[in-house]
Amino acid sequence: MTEELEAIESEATRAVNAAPSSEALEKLNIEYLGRNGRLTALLRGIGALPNDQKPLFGQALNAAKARLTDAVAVRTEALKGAERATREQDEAIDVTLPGRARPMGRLHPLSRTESDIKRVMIGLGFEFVDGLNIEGYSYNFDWLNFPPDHPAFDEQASFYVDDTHLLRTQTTAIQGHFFEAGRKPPFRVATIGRCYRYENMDATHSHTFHQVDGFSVAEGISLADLKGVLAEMMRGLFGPEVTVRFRPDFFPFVEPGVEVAVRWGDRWLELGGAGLIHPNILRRAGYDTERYTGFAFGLGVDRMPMRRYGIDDLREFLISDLRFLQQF
Ligand code: FA5
Repeated sequence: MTEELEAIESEATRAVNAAPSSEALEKLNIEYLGRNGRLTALLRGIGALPNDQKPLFGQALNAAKARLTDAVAVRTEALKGAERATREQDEAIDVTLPGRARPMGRLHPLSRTESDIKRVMIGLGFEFVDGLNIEGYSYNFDWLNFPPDHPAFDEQASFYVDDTHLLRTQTTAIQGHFFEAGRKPPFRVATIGRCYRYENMDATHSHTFHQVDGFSVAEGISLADLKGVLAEMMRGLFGPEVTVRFRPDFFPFVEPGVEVAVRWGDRWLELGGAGLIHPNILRRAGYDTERYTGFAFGLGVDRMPMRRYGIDDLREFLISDLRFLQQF
């Protein structure tokens, strides 16, 4: 058995010293020194030896195992060093290569518009809150004074999730949530996000679009405050020369209501609606309508970069074609 031990040790040492890679070395380690390895197997044969030879053989075996373990450790270090050197060589910078521009990511034009809107509105004293994309029917419609079976529903054909929930058709749905929380006036609140309507797609309509809603409740608010805030907001977004147009319009949640448009070249671009918050809503919110009034507006976000960057089809925003996006 001693000869066998010597034979295995010298075979193992040669193999370890010649191992071509860390993985090969690990295999050898298991093959010879592992729990079911060949050296360990010799230990099991020790019982068959005469008693006086057992201790000697045991010592020889342990010594052989220790030498082989050392050899494995030495080879491990050598291989690690060599493998690191190869990696570094692969990653080395070739200083003779001509320079190349790094491809830079950039913000989507809608994200830029969104942060511009926030910057301007925060400057006008609005605080931003988050709304829900899957909205309760009661917040999307009931809270907003939609009478049953009113034709105003027709303009907001909806994607229903179940009998009482839908993908919100307007960010105005934030009002009910905010009013339920019972904040005392005065306040200026805003929210911005996606809206969804069951609509045919065309250059200015999409099933998925974005709106920004702002509203304020305080003592003595009038239509003049609304006009002032919106005009200032449009100047902040489109520049000091922008012309803003207000025309009478109907929304169940405002009285009076107006449509808001800005001049775009030789056309008017309808951005959204606005008005003084309907007293029914203020009453439901628990505010004294003799003392408090409020304004509210809701504007389409997607149409703003259309005017600012001269984009003629808002479907481009959803397609995410890099040839389009890289122009901004
Ligand atoms: C509303 O959604 C009201 N919530 C606005 C409002 C708020 C009025 C507060 C009064 C007080 P309207 O359905 O008109 O109104 O939508 C407002 C704007 O959202 C539109 O003018 C348009 O800019 C944008 N918009 C509406 N539908 C789409 C669509 N399918 N694709 C792209 N933009 C849309």
